[in-house]
Amino acid sequence: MECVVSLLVVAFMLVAGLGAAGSSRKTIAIADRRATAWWMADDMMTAVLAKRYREGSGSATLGVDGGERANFKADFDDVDDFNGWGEQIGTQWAVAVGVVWSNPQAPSNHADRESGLKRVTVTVRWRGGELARLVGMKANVADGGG
Ligand SMILES: [Ca+2]
Repeated sequence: MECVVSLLVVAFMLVAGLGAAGSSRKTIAIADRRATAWWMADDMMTAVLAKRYREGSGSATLGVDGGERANFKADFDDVDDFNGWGEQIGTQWAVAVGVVWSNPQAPSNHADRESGLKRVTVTVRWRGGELARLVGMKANVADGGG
């Protein structure tokens, strides 16, 4: 009888151990996805902020400018060309970018018109669920083209 009880205890411990290992793998997978999402957001933000503040001609609108294709990122030459940009990566990942003018005195607030400060928001989703949102600012300072 004691033998049967100890076998049951061992079996229970094995099942509990397997459950913990499965749960641990799931936790690691979630952490991996979050890390990937942050990496993707950072990569996109770096690409956006590397562009000059605005179009060389001084366009007063947000979005692509004349001669640039909205669905062709290689055409983008200033920060707000990315406004509305979205891309699907594989079947599960999606990256979206929004660009607005910000109030320089309160950067988390929108400005209705050119303010000298643009706020860039990059959102990364996995299977539709948001995993990362990164916000960056680009100011209209001498950056060789802005
Ligand atoms: Ca442009």
